Amino acid sequence: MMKREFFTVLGCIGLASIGGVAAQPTLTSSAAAGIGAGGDNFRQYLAQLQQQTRPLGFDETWLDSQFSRIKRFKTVSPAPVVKDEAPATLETFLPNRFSQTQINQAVQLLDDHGELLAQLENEYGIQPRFLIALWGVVSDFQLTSSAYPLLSVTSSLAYEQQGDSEEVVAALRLLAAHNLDSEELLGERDGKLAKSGFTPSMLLEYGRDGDKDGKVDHRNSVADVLASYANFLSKQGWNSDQIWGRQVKVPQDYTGPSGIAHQAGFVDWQSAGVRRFNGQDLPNRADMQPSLVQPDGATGRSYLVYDNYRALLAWDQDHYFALSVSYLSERIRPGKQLPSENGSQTPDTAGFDVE
Ligand SMILES: [Ca+2]
Repeated sequence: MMKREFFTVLGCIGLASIGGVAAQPTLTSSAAAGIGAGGDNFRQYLAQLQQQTRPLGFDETWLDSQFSRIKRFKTVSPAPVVKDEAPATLETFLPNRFSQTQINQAVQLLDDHGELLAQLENEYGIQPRFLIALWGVVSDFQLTSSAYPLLSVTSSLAYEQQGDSEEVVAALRLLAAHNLDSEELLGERDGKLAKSGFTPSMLLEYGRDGDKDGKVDHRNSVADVLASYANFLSKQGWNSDQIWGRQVKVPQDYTGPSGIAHQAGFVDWQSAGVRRFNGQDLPNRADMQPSLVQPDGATGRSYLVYDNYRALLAWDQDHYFALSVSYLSERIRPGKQLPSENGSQTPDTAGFDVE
């Protein structure tokens, strides 16, 4: 039953490719001119990779066929990020992270998908605003998608970055499980599924059929994307009884522990002089072990973060990522939407109690 379901799912992705959706990537086969020694090295790399995958139980003939059709996508690596002369801090980054148009769109999506989000909250225990915020940060609510063959893209990435082959194997498992042609499993040039930002391995582990049509489709179904997000966060230990954390004030002479790895009770942080951003005492709740994080150092913004924040870090360990999701969730929070920041030291969470 499960296998049949997923066959249909990814068959859906295949149909999209047959329909010729979106611009096709520029792929260069090893036999074509222009690769030279690099192409030879790539074929050697693939031969080694295929050898490594043999113990995984794939049909040998099928594996030969798949690897023979892998093409190197030479421009698969993202362009290097050019650093600004003055690096952003949270003080300047967060207030400018989302335009008012994006905030309005997020609020609208929260309303448009209200029924689905309520179902997901009931099933997975994730507050709706966090699913919308995660979607916004990961893909900016992209409703269109590219069509890059993921087996070739993940192989090219693994080769170029000399990284592990986990995503190549995941792509192979998806192809095998759903009897797909390699040109039918499509995604973005960074090796992720369009719209959701899932990698092939994440789709294998966390993909869910949100609209109950028997398919898990991250190219066309918002419901499937949101359900998969909910499943991912739930599996990371999300607690529906809590929010993500709060901005706090720390004494100027504070020299105590900080960092996500150090956890202590509110009473301990209170004793160390940590207060809510508005100066009031911390919540009187004994069942939580928050961490103090200061992504910009001791002189930057300080946060006490909870288990749900850790769940966000499981997606991306960058505090700017987790705080972006958290911040957007506050900006669209029903009944408590924060006003736009004006660039000054306006608290982004002050006054909000632990839920
Ligand atoms: Ca579906």
